Amino acid sequence: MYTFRFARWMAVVALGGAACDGTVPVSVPDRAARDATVDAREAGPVSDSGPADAETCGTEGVPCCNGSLCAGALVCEANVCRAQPSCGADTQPCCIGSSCRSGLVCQSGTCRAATACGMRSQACCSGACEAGLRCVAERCEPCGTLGQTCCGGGTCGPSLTCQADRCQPCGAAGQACCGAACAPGTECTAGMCRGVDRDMDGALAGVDCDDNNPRRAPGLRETCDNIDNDCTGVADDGNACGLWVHNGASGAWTAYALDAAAEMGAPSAHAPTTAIRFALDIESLNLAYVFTNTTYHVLDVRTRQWTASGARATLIAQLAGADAFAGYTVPAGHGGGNANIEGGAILTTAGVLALDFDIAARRFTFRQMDPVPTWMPAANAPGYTSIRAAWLDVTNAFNWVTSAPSALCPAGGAATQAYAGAIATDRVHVFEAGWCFLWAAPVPFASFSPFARPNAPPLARIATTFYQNGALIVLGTR
Ligand SMILES: [Ca+2]
Ligand SMILES: [Ca+2]
Ligand SMILES: [Ca+2]
Repeated sequence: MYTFRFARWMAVVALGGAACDGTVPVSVPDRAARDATVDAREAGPVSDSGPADAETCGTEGVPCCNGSLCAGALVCEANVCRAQPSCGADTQPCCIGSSCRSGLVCQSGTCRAATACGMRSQACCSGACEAGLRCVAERCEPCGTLGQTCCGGGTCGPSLTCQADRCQPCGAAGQACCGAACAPGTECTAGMCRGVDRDMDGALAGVDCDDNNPRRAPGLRETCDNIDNDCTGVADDGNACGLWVHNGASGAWTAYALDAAAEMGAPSAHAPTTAIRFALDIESLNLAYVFTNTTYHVLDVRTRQWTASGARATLIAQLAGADAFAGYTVPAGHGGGNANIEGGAILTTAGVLALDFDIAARRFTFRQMDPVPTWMPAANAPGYTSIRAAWLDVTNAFNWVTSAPSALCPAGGAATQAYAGAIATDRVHVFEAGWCFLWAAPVPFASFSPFARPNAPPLARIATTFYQNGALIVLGTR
């Protein structure tokens, strides 16, 4: 009895309470009522009392139980259980009315196990299929991938959309939107993804970091303009700026490219392309001679154009092979000197190279080689070879140096006038050059007036400096 009831119960459960192909009514009966009916049948009244017994069901020749259930190999035909040896069993043709034995369902005219539905190429289970399949013409077929029918509810896989019940690509320019989404560089307009480039710079929206500014797009040249041109997230990175001018009167810094022509895609033939070591500026000509380890380059300070260049030793023969790291010039006529001569000094590891620059002839001439200086007070002097950059300012017109010579020199005045500035490691050292020629106490780089101003070049970018006509000019590292 247990086996019969269990098999019957399992058949009902397997059908999930719903018929496949509509052939086997499988409404799940109230369990207590069903068990009572089957128990009554198994107890004997079915066979003993015959078909006339209205209390029996499920055996041969009597009504089916609960509309469709019959015992053992019987088939429920027209609501009567019948022995059917040639139909209704597994893999046999379905009997009249598409009937099969209990636990089987009629699929395309053949009785099959009730569980054989819902998977790929199987019959649908009451119109349903497992995930990734869809019931098409009573068969479970793949769906949802490119070119296939859409799955239930019109769904398709990633980057696909359901159009005319087919899964089609979506999201790219010219394709349908994926829902409301489109690929970077496109926007969903009236259901279609269309490329957008508002600033017409060739970078589509979503790819362009700023589609409202044609000076900003991936791949653009980073220029010195305080803007992140190439969409790296950082403005003026990659040493886009390499020349800074501090206007002493206004206190403002302005940054420029070291080679303005390079920003236009046509680098100057005369701009330095290797590390700048020092500069000698010629104030009366608004020029600066800028030196690398092997070359010199002439900068027109007013236009910031590089106007000439050549091998370093052809300009100053004594620089051949020298390790020169800083330099400065004294304006023509300063202190009653020759008005046609600017004096220059180049710091080299072997000593200080003294020069004259003839303004009319535009020529450097060697004067003498002085030994490495012994500076005082030693506590204030920079380490000689640690000097990164230097300049000479003979007026201190903007009071960048606030220390009083009287605090340094026995007969010093109250205000510094001529001084030499030097950047060494992370400090600015000031060499008093009017009274006693001693070093004042150094100050941290960022607290020296010009470098404390907004937009000052960072210490790490300073290759050389010079002071010319009221401006402090910085040339940057490469
Ligand atoms: Ca754009
Ligand atoms: Ca950038
Ligand atoms: Ca920029």
